[in-house]
Amino acid sequence: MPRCSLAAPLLTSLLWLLPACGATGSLSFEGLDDLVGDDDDVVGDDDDVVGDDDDATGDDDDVVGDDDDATGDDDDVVGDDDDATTTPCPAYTITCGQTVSANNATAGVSLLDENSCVGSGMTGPEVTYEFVAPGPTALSVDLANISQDLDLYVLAGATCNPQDCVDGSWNSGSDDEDLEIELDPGDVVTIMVDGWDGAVSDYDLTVSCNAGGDDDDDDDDDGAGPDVDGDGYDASVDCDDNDPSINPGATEVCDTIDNDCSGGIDDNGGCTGCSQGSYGGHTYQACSGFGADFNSAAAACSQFGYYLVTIDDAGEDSFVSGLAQSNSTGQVTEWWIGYTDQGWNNEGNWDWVGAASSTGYENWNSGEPNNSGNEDCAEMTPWSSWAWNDIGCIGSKAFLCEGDF
Ligand code: MMA
Ligand code: CA
Repeated sequence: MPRCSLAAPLLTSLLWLLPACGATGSLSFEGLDDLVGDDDDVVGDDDDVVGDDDDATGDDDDVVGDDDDATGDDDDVVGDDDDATTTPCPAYTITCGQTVSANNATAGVSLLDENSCVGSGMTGPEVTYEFVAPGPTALSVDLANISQDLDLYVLAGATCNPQDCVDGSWNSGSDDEDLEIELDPGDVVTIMVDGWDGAVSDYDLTVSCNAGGDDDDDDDDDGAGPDVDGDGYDASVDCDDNDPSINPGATEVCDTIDNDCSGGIDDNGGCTGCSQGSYGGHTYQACSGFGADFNSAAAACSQFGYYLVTIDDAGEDSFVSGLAQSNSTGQVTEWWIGYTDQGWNNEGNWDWVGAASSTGYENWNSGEPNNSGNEDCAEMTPWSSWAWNDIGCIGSKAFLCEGDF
């Protein structure tokens, strides 16, 4: 924000043309007049009358909206007729990696008194540098080694339209100025070194570029990217910008896809009756909303695109039992895991029904499996301290599904 401002009541019909900050001195700037179109002026002459056509830079007669203004005089107001909307700035050029050492009085002239970033107070002298983005560019501009209050602005394009300020840095005193903007390939900006309220100083202006920037292939500089699938969400937030059914506004469904771009697959109630968890790069569903016998539970997991959980090691066992515990209720406390010795003449040959192979890890509760009355399927329960118990496959229980995603 501007560092200072003059109280409005102090402004008179004459004084309102002065910069709003620190405007106590004379407005005579040697060598800055007659850039365009006037006829008779001499620097510093005193013959001006309000409304005449002889303006010199720094005289006090300009009226907003009169026709005598020239680019570079001091009466410009954003939006009046004299703004240099099409006149190119008297710009030097600067490119990526370049440092320019100069002095704003020696190299510059007074171009603007205000811009849309800072408002008024930028009396100059200003020096302008045209920069063209060679590609998607994160542009850093630094103004350093200054002894007085120079400020830094970036205007869009190669013209000095004060309404086109895109960014600025206007620290107080001799503090360095720096800013960063992102540009599309071919974007043109004008980097402006400004002497605040007539400040004059040597300076080093450095421009550095990083590739990347705004490489979103559209015409703005928001880095957001185009909305390829036309679902109203651009690529910066749409986790699949080629599928209009997938976006942050979509409803999560049970299909092994992150439909709502939450970062979780089949979460937020996507699989009805189940709660989602993830561990080790896999997704799990703790399904307690409906009971099923072992084979029906395995079939339900398959239908979701999952399998009845396969437990490979103690870490996964601990995660899965934790998920079961946290989804247990007073009624529902017994959970199928995908381990069974069902089948003709298969007693004692325990195997996983799931797609993933097991490491041979087992965590039977003490004394299990005991095949007490023909028990061919494995469960986790609180009474077994969440270790495994073999139990009859026909009982209706909650179940745990796993997916390799
Ligand atoms: C006991 C024990 C288990 C068996 C169940 C069947 C409560 O635990 O013998 O091994 O599976 O009973 O209900
Ligand atoms: Ca048992």
